[in-house]
This record gives sequence, C-alpha cells and structure tokens, in this order.
Amino acid sequence: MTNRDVTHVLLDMADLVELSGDDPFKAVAYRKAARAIDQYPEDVSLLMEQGRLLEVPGVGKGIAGKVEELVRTGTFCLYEELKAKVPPGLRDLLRLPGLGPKTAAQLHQRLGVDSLESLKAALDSGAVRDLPGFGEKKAENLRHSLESLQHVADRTPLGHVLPWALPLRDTVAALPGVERAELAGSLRRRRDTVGDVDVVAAADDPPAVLAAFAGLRGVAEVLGQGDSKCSVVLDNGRQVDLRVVRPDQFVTTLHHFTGSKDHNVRLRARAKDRGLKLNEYGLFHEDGSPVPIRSEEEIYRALGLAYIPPELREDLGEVEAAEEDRLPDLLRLEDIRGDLHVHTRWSDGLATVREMAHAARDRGYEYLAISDHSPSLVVAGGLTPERLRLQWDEIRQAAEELGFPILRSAEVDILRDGSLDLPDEVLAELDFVTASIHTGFRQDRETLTQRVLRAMENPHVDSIAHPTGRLLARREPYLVDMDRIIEAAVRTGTCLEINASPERLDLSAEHARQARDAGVMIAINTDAHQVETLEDMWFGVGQARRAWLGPSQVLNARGLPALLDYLKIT
Ligand code: DGT
Ligand code: CA
Ligand code: CA
Ligand code: ZN
Repeated sequence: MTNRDVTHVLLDMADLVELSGDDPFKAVAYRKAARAIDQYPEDVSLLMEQGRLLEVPGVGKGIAGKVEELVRTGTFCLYEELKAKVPPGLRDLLRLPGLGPKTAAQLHQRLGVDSLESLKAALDSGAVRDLPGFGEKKAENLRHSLESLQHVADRTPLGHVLPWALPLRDTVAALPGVERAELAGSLRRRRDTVGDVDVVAAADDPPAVLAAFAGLRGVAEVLGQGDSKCSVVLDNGRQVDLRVVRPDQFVTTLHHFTGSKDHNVRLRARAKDRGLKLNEYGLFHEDGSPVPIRSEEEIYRALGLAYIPPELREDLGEVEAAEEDRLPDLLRLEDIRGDLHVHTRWSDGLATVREMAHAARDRGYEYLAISDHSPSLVVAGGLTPERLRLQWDEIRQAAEELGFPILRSAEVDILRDGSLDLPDEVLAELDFVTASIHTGFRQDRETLTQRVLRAMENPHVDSIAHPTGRLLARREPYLVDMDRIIEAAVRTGTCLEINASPERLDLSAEHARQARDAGVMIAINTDAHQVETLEDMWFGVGQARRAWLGPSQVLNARGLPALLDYLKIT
C-alpha cells in the first residue's frame, strides 16, 4: 500500500464519518492525517516497520492504529462498519461540486435523500428550497451541479481506469483456455475519459471463459451473459463488457469493439461498396465465404486503406486521409526528448532539482526544464526573484554533477489583469517561460481571454500551460475563447501545452488538433510534482496522437540543439 492509497482511504473515511452524522471533529482529524501522509517523504509501511508512524504530523495514536490495520489487512474495522451503514447512493452526492458531507448528511436526515435521484426529486418538489438554511439560491446551485454532474458522471478519466483495467486484462488472459485478451473500446483509442471498459478475448470454448469471468472475485453483479458476451459491474462500481470469440475471429472482434461506432459505420459502408461485408465476426465476400484476416492492417488493406491507428478512429477525416495515404506520422513516446514543465521542493513539488533531473535522465531524456511557481501562488510556495536566483545555483550544480542539461524555467502566474507575476528582467534570464492561470476562473469570457492574450504578447513568454484549466470529471474548462488564443499563438510564436497529467489532459484533443492545423507549436509536459508522475508523459502522447500530432509539431520532441535554436538560446 502506498501513501497515496492510505490517503484515499482516510479521506473516504472522513466523508463517511460526516455522512453518518458522527462527530465532525473526527472527520477533520482523518483529513489532516490523510494530507500529512500524502505529503510525507517516507513510505508508511517503512514507518510502521520502524515504529515511527507517530512522527507524521497529524497522526495520533487512534489514527496510527487504524493505518496499521489498513496497511496490514487492506482495510480497517471502523471503515467497513461505516461503509455498511452509510447508503451507497448518499456517497454519490459528494460528487456534486459544492456539496460537502455535512450538507449531504442534513439532506439525508431531514428529507431522507439517499441518492442523486432522490435529491433530484427533493429539488423538484421544493423540499430542498424550503429547508431551513437552504433557500432558492442554494437549491438552484444544487440543481446546476446535478445537471453538470449528469453530463460527466458516467465518464471516468483514463488515468483512473487503467490502473485496474490493465490487471483485469491480465487476469482474463490468464483464465484457463484463453489465448489472448486485449482492452478495446474508448480505452484502446486512448480517449481522455472512458465510459465502460471493453475487453476482447480469444478461446476455443467461449462460454467456459465467460462463466469463469462472471465468477471472478471483484465482480459485484452480472448484468447479462450470453454465448459470447458478458457484462458485469465490479466492486468499484464500473461496468466491464467482455467478449470471448474463437481465435480466428479475434482480430475482427477486437477491431469492431475498438470502434468508434462512427468509424465502424464508415468502414462497413466502404466494405459494402466493394462487395464485402464487415462485422465483428469477420470480413466476408458476397457469397458468405470469409476473407482471411490475421491482423487489423489486413482489414484496412482489404478496404483499400492505409492502416489507421486506434487513436484516430473517430470518423474525423481519418478514412479519407487513409484512402489518399496522407495519414500523419504520429508522435510516439520514444520521440519525446524532455519535459518542459515540472515542479520541485522549491515550490510545491516533493522532489529536489537533482532527483527530478536524475529521473529525467533515467527516462532517456536529453533535458529537463524546472518550472516552479511564481510568488503570488503562496499556497504553492511560489518563488520570489531572490529565491529563484538561489534555485539557479542549485540547477547549475545539479546539471554539472549529473552532466545533464537543466533549463531554468518558471510557471508564471497570469494575474487577474493579465500581467505576469515576475518582472521582465527576471523572465529575460529564464530559458523557458510558461505562463498559466490559477486564480479568477469565474471571470467572464472576454476578461479571461484577454488575460491569456496579454500574457502571450509578452515576448518572454514561451508557452501557455494547461490553457483551459479543466479538471477531468471535476471542473469544467474556464471560458477562454480558444479560437482567439490559437490565432494569437500563431502570431506571437507562443507554444500551447498539452498538460499530460491524466487529471487534466489540457488542451483537449479537439483543441490540440485545431492548434496543430493552425500551425501552433505544442509542448507536451507532465507538470510532475514528484518523480513518479514524469511517467504521465504517456497520457500526453496519447492525447497528442488523438490530435494528429507528429514529432515535428511538438517542441519537446526536438533534441537539445534544435530546442535551444527554437528558443533562440545560444
Ligand atoms: P465509452 O465506453 O462511452 O467510453 O465509448 P466506447 O467507444 O468504448 O463505446 P462502447 O463501450 O459503447 O462500445 C465499444 C465499441 O463497440 C464502440 O466503440 C464501437 C462498438 N459498438 C458498440 N455499439 C455499436 C453499434 O451500435 N454499432 C457499431 N457499429 N458499433 C458499435
Ligand atoms: Ca467502452
Ligand atoms: Ca461497452
Ligand atoms: Zn505546474
């Protein structure tokens, strides 16, 4: 169990305490301990072994006991008790932006609300509005949150799904009689969020495999089961569709369930035009005899098309491009030569400059830019010009010691009036300047857009980080006018970032493709706050591929000399 896992359970516990109407101070204590453990530089399990758990600030005897039980057994008694006691639907209320456990508990106790549906009913009947302490405005806000949640609720960030979907695929692949198993659907197309998870497997006896699958530990409910298909809900609440077919049908089934639906529709029509029939079971001549298919490449070839990688299968022009053999040469993870946006302990990161640079070098990168926050972000320990200069000493030393190029950078806050949070003289001394918005998200569209435009007009600014501020399934993008930002990026030669954090993936694939088409240079950066999240680059590359980006359009796919040349650093 990692510190992050423990943190998640403790935060969940805090919610449950409040939802159950127990002493709110207990919830505060769990949250405090959770954050402290998350930030703590050492492993909880190690601390436990050495009997040093109480050294973590905010962890007292009571919570330490529960953490020990948790790390040893995967859960703790009181947590299980509360989970059994609090209606599961009540916990769903917490997904509403602006609704905390205290309010949820109130709604539960006074109105019997125990699910999103019953909340909607209580809003419709006026019961929420009439509740003391609520009123028209609060009820209206709740209704808004409920609507926007229903919009995103059924989709989960790819980064939250992969950690259990990959092992699930391996579990299926290891079931008796299974020849191979692959993830399909939106997950294989690397969409930023996914609905359900689709798995396709090959076996000689599909019903036996489906039965074994339905009986796996972790399967909470079987929604439906046939000869080749089984849909289940897992303990984590997510739906999985498994298809099992004979090995000779595997490729076309995998292709069919990779989708997208729109892409499939196009291919089927194209097959028909050529006197063929394409479906999940195979590709067939008019007389019903099969066209032998051993790979997805062969499906496309049979239809007179160049191979279309899963990320492009959305019917957004890829079929036409494949027909004319002008599909882009898509970016690959190996093309990435460095990361231009990471944080260290100098602001809110967890690792030192040296540790980050070392990890970047281990990944095979040629350079790394250290971009800590600027002073107005007090919560993130933003750097004043004085501290920035001290950081430069450390950067120089680390670069020398490791023999690895480290660029001086900063993530400069774009203030509410569009001015930047560090003076031009300081920006001029940086190798790479990233600007971004962290405050005032609720300003109107014009003001927000002007802020970004003004930052881009500053000749020192090289890149705009996470340009729309969205947090997947949690926060809508702020209302910037992307058409104008892209136009200004072209005019000023400013890069736009694909923030590779799976919580953000911002720019979206749509905006990134629009920027690419306009000729904007894209930087793909992890915004890593610790060594481990340098790995998030994989998500950013997926997003870039969905945006049809190739290495020549990505700044950090350049080697160091070409990068410095682009940045006019000699
Ligand atoms: P999701 O789950 O909402 O993130 O998106 P997908 O693309 O994974 O969609 P899903 O799970 O409903 O179906 C998986 C694939 O199966 C889909 O991409 C294409 C194929 N498929 C599903 N339903 C249909 C259909 O009615 N017609 C066609 N042609 N293909 C379908
Ligand atoms: Ca799916
Ligand atoms: Ca599905
Ligand atoms: Zn950042």
